[in-house]
Formats: sequence, C-alpha cells, structure tokens
Amino acid sequence: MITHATGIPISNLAQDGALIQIEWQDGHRSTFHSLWLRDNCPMPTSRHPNGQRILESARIPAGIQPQSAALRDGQIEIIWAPDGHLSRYDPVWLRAHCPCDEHRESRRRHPILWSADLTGALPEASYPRVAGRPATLRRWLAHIRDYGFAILHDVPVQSGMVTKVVELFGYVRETNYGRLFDVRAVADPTNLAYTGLALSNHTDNPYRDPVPTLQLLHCLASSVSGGENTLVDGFQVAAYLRQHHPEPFDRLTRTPLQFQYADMETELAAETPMIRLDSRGQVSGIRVNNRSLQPLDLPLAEIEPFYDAYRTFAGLLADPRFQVRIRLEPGDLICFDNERVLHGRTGYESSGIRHLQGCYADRDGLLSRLAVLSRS
Ligand code: NM2
Ligand code: OGA
Ligand code: ZN
Repeated sequence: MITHATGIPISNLAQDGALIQIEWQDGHRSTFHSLWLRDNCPMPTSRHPNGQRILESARIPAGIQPQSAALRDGQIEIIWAPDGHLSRYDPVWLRAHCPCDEHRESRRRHPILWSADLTGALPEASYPRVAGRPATLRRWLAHIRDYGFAILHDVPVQSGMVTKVVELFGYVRETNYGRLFDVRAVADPTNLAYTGLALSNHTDNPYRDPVPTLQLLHCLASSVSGGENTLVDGFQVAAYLRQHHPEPFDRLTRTPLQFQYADMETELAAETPMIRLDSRGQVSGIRVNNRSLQPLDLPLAEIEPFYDAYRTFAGLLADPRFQVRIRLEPGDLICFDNERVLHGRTGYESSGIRHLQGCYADRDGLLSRLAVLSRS
C-alpha cells in the first residue's frame, strides 16, 4: 500500500453538497464523499483507540452533509449536520486513501510474474541470517509474497527444521499427513509423492477446503540422479492462457472439478475450478493435481471442450520457457504459495537416497508477520 509518509500540503478545500474536494499543493485533487468521511471519523466516539470502529456504519443517515468544513492547525475539521458531531482528519491519512482510480490501483498488491529467465536471479537467502536478522527475514518473506516462492540455503540438515522455519513467521498447518511429512520412496506408498516417479507440475491438496496456502520442502538427502524440482508461476501461465486462449481460460475458471484423496484413515473431497477468479476478475488461485482429479461430472457436451482446455493449460505448465529448474541439495529449502506456484519433480532411481521433509502453513500468517516487520 502506498502511504505518503511526508505530508503534502493542501492548497484548497471546498464543499459541494455531499462532496469534499481537496486540492493538494502538488496539483492532485481528491474528492471524498460525506458518507465515507463520516464513517471514517477517527474521533474517540467513532473509533476505539485499538483502531476498531465503534460507530455503526449502517446507521449513518442517508444524505448526511457537512455543516462546515475548514482547515485548522493542519487538520481538516468537519462539523456534521444535523447532530453537530465534530470530525478531525489528518491530511496524510486522507491522501493515502485518495479514491481516484490511479491511487486505488496503486494500493492493490501486484505479484511479480516470472518465467524461466528468473533462473539467474532466484529469490533466495541463507537460514542463519533469516533467523537472526529481522530485516533479512522481512526480505525473504517479501519474496514469497511477490514471486510466490523463495529458497533458503544453509538450513541445518536435521529432522524437524522445516517446522522451525515456519515458526519464524507463522504456524504450521497440520493435516492428515501430519505436522510434517517425509517425502521419500517407500513400500506401499499411499501417495505418488512417496515413490520415485516423476510428478508433473501440480499444487498440493486440492481436495481440501480450505487448501493449505503455503508449502515448504526441506532437503535432507539427495544422492540420487534425477529428482530435480521444477517450479512454475501459475499466475503467469494463466495470464498467458487468458491472452492467447481466451475460451479455454474462461472454461477452466467456470468448470467445477472434484478432487479427492482417500487412504485407510482419510477421505477428503472438494469441488473447485482449476483457475479461480476473485471479485475483481483477477486470477487468485490455481489448483492442478492430475493424481487426485476425479472423473469429470459434466454434461456430455462439455467433455471434449474441457479436455481441450486442460491440454492447452497443462501443455503451457509443462513448457520449459515458463519453468525454473532447481536441484535441491541437503540444507536447501523451498517455500512456495500453493495457490500460485506449481511444483513438480523429475523421476529418480531407488539406488541412492532422496529425502525431503515437508509441511504446510498459511499465507495470511506470513503476510501478517511481514506487515508487522514492515512497520516503520
Ligand atoms: N504429500 C506430499 O497433495 C498431494 O496429494 C500431494 C502431498 C503426500 C503430503 C502430495
Ligand atoms: C510433494 C511433492 C516433490 C518432490 O511432496 O508434494 O510434490 O520433490 N514432492 O519430491
Ligand atoms: Zn506436491
């Protein structure tokens, strides 16, 4: 969010019915509505000192207008009709909440979309520094927010470190796989992750609602040939699909799919499209996991167009020009946004040892920690 830490002086203040117009000394004009201003009154009868609103917004009378609006001691003072309530606003705060299109757009979060060429400049850091220096932790967390993933090197090669890393910024999301899980080839695997098979780029646990929003994988051993990881920016690929293949894109945003996982103790199921849009129509989440996609429950006429769309999307997700390839060595850890960045691995032989430990966590907790670390 853009906040204007240094105040921009006001050169003119005017009222036009329910609208308050401010002209700033840099020439920008902001227009605020009386309903919005009354609702955001910062005075103690409207807001608790903890920042939470006491005023009931829905009880503000329709048609509310200022009785007077003036600049006094560098603050904007409004007396409201008819009750005479006094509101005082800090111009710095008002400027930071300017409702013009440009300022509203600048307050949105903008992910940095990436492709294969990120390989030379991967977002990475070293564990001892991230654990010891708040400013380094803040940078590492900001990488995960902006790129959807970041790498950590020099993590002690010890069991359980993956949850210690989560504890630097939030809480472990425990699941049916445990607080943490071991990814290695075992006899009678309950999940393809626990084999040496290649895994095409996917997101984890699409059969859960809510889905775990962060995943971490920590490498404890990798003496095998193969078993390299791939990462793909699902938002980048979805943007490409939207631009070049609008019909398949649209279909993947509105076709409900069933995902499921079952073993002896568990039976999880969720319904979701592969590409989720938010209330602004922006791509906000990807769920792709071929292993756990259930038989399509669609009218006959939708079967062929769905497979056409899926083939196109999956083809792009597997395309090397979108992929970053990483060989994790013992002590390396990757943390990624499980609703944005897809991960995969090449197959490996059972002759050596490959052992990753993984766990899940929540993105909102990470963003909270980052916001607190970013307070000036
Ligand atoms: N593991 C690694 O979501 C999935 O089913 C992928 C998850 C087993 C926890 C694998
Ligand atoms: C997983 C997974 C990748 C790997 O555990 O979810 O995708 O590198 N593992 O083994
Ligand atoms: Zn996975």
